Amino acid sequence: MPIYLVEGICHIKMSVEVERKFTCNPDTLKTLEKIGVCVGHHQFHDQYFDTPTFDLTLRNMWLRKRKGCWELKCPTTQSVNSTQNSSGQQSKAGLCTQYNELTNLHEIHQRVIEVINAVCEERGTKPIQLDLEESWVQNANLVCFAEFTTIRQSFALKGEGVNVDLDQADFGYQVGEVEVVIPKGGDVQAALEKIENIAKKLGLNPHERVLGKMDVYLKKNNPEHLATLKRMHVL
Ligand code: V4E
Repeated sequence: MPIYLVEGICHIKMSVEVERKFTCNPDTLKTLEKIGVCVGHHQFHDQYFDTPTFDLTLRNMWLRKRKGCWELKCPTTQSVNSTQNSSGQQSKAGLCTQYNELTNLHEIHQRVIEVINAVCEERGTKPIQLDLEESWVQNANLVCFAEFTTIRQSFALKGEGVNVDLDQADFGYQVGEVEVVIPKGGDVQAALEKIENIAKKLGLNPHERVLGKMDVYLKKNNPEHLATLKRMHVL
C-alpha cells in the first residue's frame, strides 16, 4: 500500500498557523495559570528534512516528521521560484508569524516536488518524479538536518480559541508560543488581534523578538546553515 494511505490518516487538513513566540518568566506563568487551563504535558521528537543545498528552508519551507506524521510549514504567500519571500511572513504582524500548515502527505509530496523541480529547472538538471512510496525522501534527495526532542506544556484559553505552549527543547532552550490556528482563507486579522490581546494579558514585552527553536538549534549544531538562512533573510 502506498505510504501516503497509511500516514495520510494522521490528519487531513490545511490550516494557517498564526503565532507569537515569547520568553516565559515566573510572572508570565502565574498569569497563564490564572487565565488558562493546563491541558497537558507531552513529549515529541522532531526531524527536519531538506536537500543538501537547502532548497526548502531557503524558501522558508519546513518539512518535518513528528510522531510518525509528516508536516510542512510554508509561507502563506509565495512563489516557488523565489527565495526572497520570507521576510513578509513576519513584517505586517510585527512579532507574529503565519504559515500554511500541510499535514496531508499527498499534498506535502506535491508541494515539495514542485519546489525541487523548480530548482532543477533553474539548474538545468533532470526533474524528479512524484513518488508516493516510502522511498520518496531519498528520491527527492532529502536528508535530516535537525532533530530534537521537546517537552511541551499546553494551555487552552477559555472562549478565546487560543493555545499557549511552553516548550523545553533537549538542547537547552525554553520558549513559549501563543498560537491561533485558522482554516486556510480564515480571518488572519482576527487571529492577530486575539494574540495581541493575550500578549497584553500575559504582560509580554512588545519589543522583544524571541528566537524559535530552530534558530537556536542551528546556532549550536549547524551555524553554516543558519548563516545561509540569515544571509537570505529567512531567519
Ligand atoms: C516556521 C519555522 C520552523 C518550523 C517550526 O516552526 P515552530 O513554530 O518553531 O515549531 P514549534 O515546534 O515551536 O511549534 P508547532 O509547530 O508545534 O506549533 S523552523 C523556523 N521557522 C521559521 C520561524 C521564524 N521565521 N520565526 C520564528 C520566531 N519562528 C520560526
